[in-house]
Amino acid sequence: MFRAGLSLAGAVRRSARAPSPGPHDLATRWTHRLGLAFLGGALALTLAATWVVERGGDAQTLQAMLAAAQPGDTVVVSPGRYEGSFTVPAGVMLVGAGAGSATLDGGGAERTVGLQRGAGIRGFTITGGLRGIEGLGANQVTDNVVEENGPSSSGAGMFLLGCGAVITTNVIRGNSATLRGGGAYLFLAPTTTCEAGDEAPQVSNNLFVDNDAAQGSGLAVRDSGSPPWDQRWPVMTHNTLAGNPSAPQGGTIFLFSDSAVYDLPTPSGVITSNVISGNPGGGIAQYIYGGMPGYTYGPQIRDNLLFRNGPPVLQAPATGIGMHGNLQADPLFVDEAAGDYRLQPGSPAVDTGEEMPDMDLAGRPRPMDGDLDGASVSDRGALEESGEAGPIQMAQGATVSWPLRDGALAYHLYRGSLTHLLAGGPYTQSEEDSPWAMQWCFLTGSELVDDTLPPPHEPLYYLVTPVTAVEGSLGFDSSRQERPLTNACP
Ligand SMILES: [Ca+2]
Repeated sequence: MFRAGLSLAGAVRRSARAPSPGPHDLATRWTHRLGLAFLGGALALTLAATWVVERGGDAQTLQAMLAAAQPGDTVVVSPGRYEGSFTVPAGVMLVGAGAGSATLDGGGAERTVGLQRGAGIRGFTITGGLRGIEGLGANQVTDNVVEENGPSSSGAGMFLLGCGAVITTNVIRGNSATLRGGGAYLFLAPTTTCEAGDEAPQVSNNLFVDNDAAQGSGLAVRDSGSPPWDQRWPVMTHNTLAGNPSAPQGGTIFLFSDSAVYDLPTPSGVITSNVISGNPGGGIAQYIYGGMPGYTYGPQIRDNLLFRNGPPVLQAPATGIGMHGNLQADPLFVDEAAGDYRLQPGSPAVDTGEEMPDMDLAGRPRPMDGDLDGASVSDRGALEESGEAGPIQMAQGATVSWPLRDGALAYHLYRGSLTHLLAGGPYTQSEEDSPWAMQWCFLTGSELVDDTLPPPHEPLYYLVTPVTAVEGSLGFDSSRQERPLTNACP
């Protein structure tokens, strides 16, 4: 966070530049944190500000805040709809209240959000632009819904200079490009905005759905660079790309190099553990203009699950269906027609991915033991199947029930004292822990009648696990730790 040249005097100047409240119910403020850094034998002051656009603030306020922000600052936006075209200055993070409650609407503008080098955006719905997001390098795009942008020629949802880009846990849907990259377009090229330390772009835990383009309906990546940028194909893991109507036959992931001259045979980048299903324009397609047959270019493509895609299903050098763990099988989405792309138990995507992100699109921890074989392994795709039993319900105060789970031979039901749990007791309590502790082991149905009435101020709780060859998970607590099984059923 150290930046030379900033001083307390600089902070005062910025305070004076902060926009004053307008005629509406505007409330704007900024805070800053100070730290000391030791550099070159002298103590120097570092400063990063948080600008807050509070409830009632409008697009004009947001524009003014962004104009005043400087590298390292964060601009925080309250719930609301902000219409216009916004530019996030270099090194500034724009944070919304969540995609469900903060919207940036381009209103038909050429772009909804522009990110200068090193700028990022998190927690918004971004819509209504001919292009949703335009980025100039080293940009972070996380936890957003990017939808209904376009039409533009390429990169309707987002068009990013790829060096150092991080695109994680976004829902990217309904964006339309006439040529390439309906959902997203990554351009890998040496430009003045790329710096030597920039990492390869990362694209993980995103859902691409219903995006349209002639080539790369979900994502297009163009390598137009000479060294070192030819070395940095993206790391693209654990995304779900479904129902993107690309045509004609350009793939929902489209990778291309302008010339083999740019593309050295050094391995770089990996496309792994993605679920690619129901895309009529194809799965993964890679083209090298001027490339030589049999020559290995571009990222490694491995351990992806492809299903019901039009041709080409997987067209890339040195890989194919059945090679390097790339499978063709039904991912068994919970309810694709209703837009529910979670995996059913028994999906071939469950416990067959690589270990990359430690959380999924929904914020659930990875890996989880979805196939209940005793080993926690990441799933392919953006959403991790839990391996837990379904949610418990209570009816009429006596009947405890839970949904049946595919593959479960039986269920263990545990009852315990909440008071004892909150005092540090175990989840699966013994009679020594509490006279109210109880285990019902190897239940074969999906409900149990428990007539026990606890006394006042002695709340009881129930936990249920599915049993296959081994006992499944008790689920995860609020700190994302798996609940331990201390007094398990025998
Ligand atoms: Ca798993």
